[in-house]
Amino acid sequence: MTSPIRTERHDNVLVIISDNPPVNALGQAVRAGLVEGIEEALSDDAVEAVVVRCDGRTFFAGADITEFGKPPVGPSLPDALDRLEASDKPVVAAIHGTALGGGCEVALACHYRLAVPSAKLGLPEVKLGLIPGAAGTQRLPRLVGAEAALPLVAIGNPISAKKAKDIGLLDDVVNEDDLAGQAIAFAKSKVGQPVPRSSEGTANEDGIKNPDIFDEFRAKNGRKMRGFDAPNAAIKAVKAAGELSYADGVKKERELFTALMTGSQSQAMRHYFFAERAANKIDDVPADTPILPVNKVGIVGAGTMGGGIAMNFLSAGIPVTILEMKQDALDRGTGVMRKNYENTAKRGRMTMEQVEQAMGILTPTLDYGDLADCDLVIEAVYENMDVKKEVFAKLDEVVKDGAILASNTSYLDIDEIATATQRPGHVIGLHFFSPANVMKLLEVVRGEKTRDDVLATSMKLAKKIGKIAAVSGVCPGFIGNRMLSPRQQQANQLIMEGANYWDVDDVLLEFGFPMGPFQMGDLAGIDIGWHRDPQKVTTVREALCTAGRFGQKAGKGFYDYDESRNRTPSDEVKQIIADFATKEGTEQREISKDEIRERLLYPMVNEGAKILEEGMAQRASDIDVVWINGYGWPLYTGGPMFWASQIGLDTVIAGLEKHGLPVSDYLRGKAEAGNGFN
Ligand code: 3H9
Repeated sequence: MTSPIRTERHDNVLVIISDNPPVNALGQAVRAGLVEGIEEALSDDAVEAVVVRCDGRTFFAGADITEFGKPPVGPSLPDALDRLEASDKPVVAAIHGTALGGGCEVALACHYRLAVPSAKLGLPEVKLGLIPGAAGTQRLPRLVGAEAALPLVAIGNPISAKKAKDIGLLDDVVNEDDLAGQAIAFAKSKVGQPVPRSSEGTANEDGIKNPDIFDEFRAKNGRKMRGFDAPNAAIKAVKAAGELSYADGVKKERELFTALMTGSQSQAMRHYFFAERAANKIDDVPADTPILPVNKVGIVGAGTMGGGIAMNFLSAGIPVTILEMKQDALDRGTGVMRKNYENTAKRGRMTMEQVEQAMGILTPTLDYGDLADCDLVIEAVYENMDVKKEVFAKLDEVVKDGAILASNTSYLDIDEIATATQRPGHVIGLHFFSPANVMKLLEVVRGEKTRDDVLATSMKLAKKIGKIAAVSGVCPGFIGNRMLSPRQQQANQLIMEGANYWDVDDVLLEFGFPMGPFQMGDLAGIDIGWHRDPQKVTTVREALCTAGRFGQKAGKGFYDYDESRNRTPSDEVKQIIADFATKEGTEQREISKDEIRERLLYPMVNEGAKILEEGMAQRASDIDVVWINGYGWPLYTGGPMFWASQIGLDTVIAGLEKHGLPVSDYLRGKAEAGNGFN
């Protein structure tokens, strides 16, 4: 096998080049090639400096994740990088694309770092449930200080080349063109000078002078880090860089790294990494399916959903025409969009100029005719089949041939909606989640007649607007809401049988969800869909509405809220529930948290199994992607199907049977096969 690493001589500079598509991951052959390259440089007196760079779209994007969990084959990355750093001939990293994880650690081991302006650098290992394991947690704080290192290591978001230069991670940002030439010239200019090594740096003083930075960082980012093991380990490792010698710090990093690597969270998060990428692939749609141009988007409905959906396209620079029935609704809708953008600008996440740019490509209209030249029109009117069919019939009449017509429905039958048009092949479901400008998930609903190019275009577009897409077949509620339904049924049933509703919420919180179903009800508003007839009380929700308990906005719903929106269980609600149970003749008993958890989560797994059996999801991992990104299922468990496989499908089945709940044949079959869902 030919090595992915080659070397080139430019006068007295040896350039070590990696060509390992797609992302120059640091697999065994790359590591071995790096070591050989540095040995070649050291053993040749005519070589006085070294440049390390990559071909293709990016500098090393990290260790090769597919090697994790397999027996290690040397040289290890830490060893390879120690050899690189030990060189007394200057070594320059020339960075383009993304220098991530192990790739950033390569750069840290080099003596100098140059990058083009479009490059990004970062240590995203925490997003895989890990910390950097090739001395990144020790070299980085010694180079840039603990305070600047903390967010990079413990939150894991990459930074721009400019920011990297500002904090001292880069020596220089060079022109986008001819990175290699500029790096060679830079390397030549350093010949004969003593080499600076980040492992020998003493820039960690901020952590020593102000030990509070670690607690302050924890306090500030506590919510983001809740439940995750890796961020805490990352903080410990950066702290160790200030407290221990370099050699002991590296030992500490290795200890923390190894514990994470063998733990369940990292396994789950690595599963998710590949799941997200797999979800983008559609098994029976060829990879070379033509992509239709989408240069202009129409949105029908300027309510909360329509406005939020529109913002995704505007932010990506795609002009949007938004349609409403009445001027005041149109003004209100576009006003909310502007306000949302302005709030983002106030928080410093965009400039006012960008706000104006986005709003400048928005065209509000009351006339369907203005949608005629759109390449894609998304309907976001309220959930009623007749209304949706009427909208689609109208769109079919006015919008140009070949344009995609999409519905944002969250549970209605896309195939039936498509019958209202003469172009069912161009009809698709694009189910955004609320708030649509924030939530990452896009369920792409493939109708019976949806064409391959329409589907492929929708997947590509999802990526362009920063969404994570998963394909669902047509069934009530698609993947996400279909699985939510048995959980909600059990939640309602549990409180009738005597479970405390706050225990139901707390069980899900403890599992790692951001909130439970009753908190969610209070947040969304209990009165959504309420008939407003105080004489007609047939459900707990109707009883709460009749008592004026509309949710957080009324200061009371399932819970009582204080001014800071802290919740306390309500005696009134307890009584309402108890009265209902008596009326229904349901006996109330004490219910353990274990029973609550099993009855909430196992039926979801069973429903997921049915979704797979019916072919409504292509693969179990797509279901994980939907639940993690659309409903707050904790990432560190890998999603419902991965989690079920981890705890054992036999355990799930036994739990369902114990509670008298149905078990699908598919789930039984998978349990018998013994490989979980994967
Ligand atoms: C680490 O470095 C640990 C060290 O500290 C310690 C070691 C001792 N390995 O995302 P894309 C594949 S941990 C293997 O669609 P993009 C990916 O699966 C690592 N494969 O492209 C996909 O395959 P396919 C720290 C990888 O342009 C293809 O490449 N680094 C790896 O949207 C294209 O990927 C990270 O966490 C990998 N490291 O985004 C960075 N990376 O085509 C992870 C990608 O078969 N990577 N693949 O589906 C990324 O964030 C993005 O891939 C990147 C490109 C931004 C680079």
